[in-house]
Amino acid sequence: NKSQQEDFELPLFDLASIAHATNNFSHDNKLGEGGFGPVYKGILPDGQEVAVKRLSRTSRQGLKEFKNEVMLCAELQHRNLVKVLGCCIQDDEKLLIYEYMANKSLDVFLFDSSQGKLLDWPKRFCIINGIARGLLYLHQDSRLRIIHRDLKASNVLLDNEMNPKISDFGLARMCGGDQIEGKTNRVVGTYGYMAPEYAFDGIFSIKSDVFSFGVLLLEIVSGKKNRLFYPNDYNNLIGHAWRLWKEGNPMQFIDTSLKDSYNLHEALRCIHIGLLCVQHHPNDRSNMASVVVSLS
Ligand code: ACK
Repeated sequence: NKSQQEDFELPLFDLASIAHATNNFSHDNKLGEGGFGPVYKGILPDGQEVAVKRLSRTSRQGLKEFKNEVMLCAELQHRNLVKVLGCCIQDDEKLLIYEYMANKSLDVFLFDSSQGKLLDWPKRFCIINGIARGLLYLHQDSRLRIIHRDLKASNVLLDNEMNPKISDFGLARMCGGDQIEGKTNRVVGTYGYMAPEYAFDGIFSIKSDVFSFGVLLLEIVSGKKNRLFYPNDYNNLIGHAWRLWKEGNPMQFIDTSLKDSYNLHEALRCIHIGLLCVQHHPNDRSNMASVVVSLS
């Protein structure tokens, strides 16, 4: 249906060619289940590997969110954001075609014990830096000013050289101009990464993204997942990091599988940055510009 597609600036793919590339969305081609439906691996006629996100008809993400994601994606170009190659809206199908990320998600590398702990310290530091730069790009562009709202380890994908790229902008919001925060009655995102003001009051801003980044950073350094968020829950990862920092033992926070192979100076700097990002009050948190400077 041509007229439905005309509003978009992204390259348009033909449904038949994507069906062919993914073996008719076969089970064998399925990479996994995203927040809005399955993701398939595809191979285009020229041999290029792609990931195809197929919006399920029963998905929480309706046409409106899909268009939101498509329009955002058309604007975004950064080495730490998963590149969108095009889209397809045809015969009730809504598809987004992404570059294929050979090493899948950071989540698997960090927390899946069958993968072993394959990430050495230089890789982790490089991943932290890349995520910070990608998020800064989203936040700082005064025209876009994008709040991701669901930054987490499973939304960071790794290319064949283990460079990190942020994915999944379906929940992102543009807050251009003077609007610095938004409020929603429908909180989307992931507990464990959500800033308190967002989880409890639905208030999101670039500072709620900074909170999620801080959690993610602490996860990368510790190799542990932050489980549920409760205010003042000192058993969670944030409380644990704080306690060790205050006791003067932050080294104990660092992933034991790294043994002594980490750069102590860098690792401690990362923990400190992480703690500044997960402050309870948004105004006390860092912003991504200062995070990027502190990391370099
Ligand atoms: O953790 P994964 O293996 O990596 O499982 C999820 C799944 O699809 C649902 O999101 C994978 N995935 C998503 N986008 C891509 C992509 N561009 N390249 C490779 N895998 C992807 C993700």
